[in-house]
Amino acid sequence: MSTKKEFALDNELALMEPKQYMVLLLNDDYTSMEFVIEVLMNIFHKNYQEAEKIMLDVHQKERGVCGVYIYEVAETKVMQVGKLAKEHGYPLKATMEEE
Ligand code: TYC
Repeated sequence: MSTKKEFALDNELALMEPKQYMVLLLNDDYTSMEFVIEVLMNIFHKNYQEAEKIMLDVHQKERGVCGVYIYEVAETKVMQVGKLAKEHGYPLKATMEEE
């Protein structure tokens, strides 16, 4: 059981911690599976097996989490995905949501 003091301290610590944001990859019909795997390996630092699993998950369920980061990092990853996809002529998109 936690005391009032412990509860207050927990609240205080929670206030000090930066919010975390999930970066979600969105499915589409045009981006190649191999390119999505490359994105997951290069931008989200997944190994091949992890990247393939996430890609297939997104392919089947329309969206999936590829990482959880503080706001600025999540925002940068979302932009990197959009930029790289555009450079390769793919419509692949990522979004972010508070965890
Ligand atoms: N659905 C795509 C295909 O069949 C593959 C894909 C997977 C695209 C995940 C985007 O986030 C994505 N080629």
